[in-house]
Amino acid sequence: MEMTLRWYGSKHDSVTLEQIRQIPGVTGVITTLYDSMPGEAWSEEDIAAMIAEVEAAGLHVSGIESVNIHDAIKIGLPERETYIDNYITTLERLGKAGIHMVCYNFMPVFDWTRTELARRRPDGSTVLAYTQEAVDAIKPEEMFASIGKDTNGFVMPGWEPERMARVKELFAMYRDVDDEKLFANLKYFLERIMPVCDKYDINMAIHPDDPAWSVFGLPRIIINKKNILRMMEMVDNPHNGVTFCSGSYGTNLENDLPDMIRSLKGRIHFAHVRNLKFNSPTDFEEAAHLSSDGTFDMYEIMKALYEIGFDGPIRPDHGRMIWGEVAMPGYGLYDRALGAAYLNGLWEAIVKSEERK
Ligand SMILES: [Mn+2]
Repeated sequence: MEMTLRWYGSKHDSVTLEQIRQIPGVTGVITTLYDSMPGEAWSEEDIAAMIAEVEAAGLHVSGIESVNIHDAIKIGLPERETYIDNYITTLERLGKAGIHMVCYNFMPVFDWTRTELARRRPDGSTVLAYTQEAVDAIKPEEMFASIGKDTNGFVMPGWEPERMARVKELFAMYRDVDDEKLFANLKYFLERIMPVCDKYDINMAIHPDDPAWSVFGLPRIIINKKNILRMMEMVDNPHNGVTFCSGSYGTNLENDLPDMIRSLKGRIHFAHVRNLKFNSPTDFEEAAHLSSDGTFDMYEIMKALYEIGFDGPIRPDHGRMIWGEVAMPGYGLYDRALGAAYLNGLWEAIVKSEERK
């Protein structure tokens, strides 16, 4: 595996490439063209500039998170053809530029959903948190306003103000899309893009829905082992794979994370590894990465990745806000650096103990 950190580009991120370069064991970044809109074909010049900037800092681009999917593709509108053609052009240009992993998601309307961006934990750190009770008490169009004040001035991916202004309209567009329709639209999209993925060896890595259940009545399909295996089988190509995100699948305590990892051997192309602390099955907060700070056994998660021969990029995920840092919630430097060091430590111990058996 290769340890990486997500980076939003010098225009948007409070964390610099120079800082990332100094985290022990981090050799790559996961980034995107943050100013691009879903449905656009990325230009060769923009891709080359992104790669050059990262490489000038002594790092490399280990993959893209994300190339976003236009709503017309998820809804299955006739104009999806144009947007899929553009997506294929983007993949082709990424492949030619030497990028072989693309993360994406297939969530309607909202990307990840949290009800608090700065819940205080006993140690004084602040973290992203979720309670079902808070979601049940609010209308979707009020969601952004309720958390928007806690973004520390950063634009949160998936929660862009322009998009949130259209929430009611988006809900209307998805009115006739249920789980089966969403599965069918995902299958159609994947079948169209697999030839270019085969040609340029691009691993597509779908990110799970977060939380891993229906929110505001919207369909959610990438939520559990049964559905993800269905997705692997419906387009049975090794380039059709997943981002294994422990913090997203882990929102549902019925998901056995190490077991899910083992069932996806050969199809996990990217890993997000983080911990959650559950206060009840419907109230959780994003704890430090360390097992003892949360609910998951992080050793077992890393061991399962080792056992299936995982060799893709991995990254720590949302970090706590600590030591007075002001950054995009979940994406500061300090706690993610601690997370990377911890995951690297677990990995080294697993590799050495297995090799010396
Ligand atoms: Mn994730």
